[in-house]
Amino acid sequence: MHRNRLPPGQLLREDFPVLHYGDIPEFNENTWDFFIKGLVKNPIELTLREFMSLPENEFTTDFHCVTGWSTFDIHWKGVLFRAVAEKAGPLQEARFVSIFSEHGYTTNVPLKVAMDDSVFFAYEYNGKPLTPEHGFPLRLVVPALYAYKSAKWVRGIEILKEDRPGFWETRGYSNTANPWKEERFG
Ligand SMILES: Nc1nc2c(c(=O)[nH]1)N[C@H]1C(S)=C(S)[C@@H](COP(=O)(O)O)O[C@H]1N2
Ligand SMILES: [Mo]
Repeated sequence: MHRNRLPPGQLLREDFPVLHYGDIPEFNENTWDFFIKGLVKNPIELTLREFMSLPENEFTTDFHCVTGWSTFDIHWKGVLFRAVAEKAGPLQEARFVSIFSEHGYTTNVPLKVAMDDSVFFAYEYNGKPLTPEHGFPLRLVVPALYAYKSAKWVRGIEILKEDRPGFWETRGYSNTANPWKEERFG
């Protein structure tokens, strides 16, 4: 654990700000699916109901936005990334994950980072379903990295051998995004 919970250059906010690029997408349960493709034994698509029947966990995390605000102790319910990925079975040569959201937003993390105990897909926050602006029906949360890795309105993942920088990672932001090292720009 870090002795100081606030990473360098961050300001603590008591609220939970909303930040994203573009409009909040509409959700249609009949067309919504979640895919796992790429370097896996068994590519799959899950309905929201199937996704929500995966083992549920609770998480309490801090959030650090690269623009300089942090929030502490967000309480979530969701499914470990690892539990989702293991349904498809990443192949031996898999090293990276590309995450796909509505409206073309993407981000990326090393597979090793994604498989950590701290990384999960959330569908509930502070006891209620995610609100549309925070990512309903499903978002990724990667607490250890700047929050642009925590893709809202997520629709699937692709397991890769080579890294594939995402939306902000190709627009000047850091690919590694470690807030403790202030990796803001890449
Ligand atoms: N799909 C999508 N996810 C996104 C973003 C975005 O623009 N689109 N912005 C990211 C950024 S920069 C931040 S700080 C967090 C903010 O999450 P919040 O609005 O729930 O606080 O969402 C991340 N996830
Ligand atoms: Mo952000």
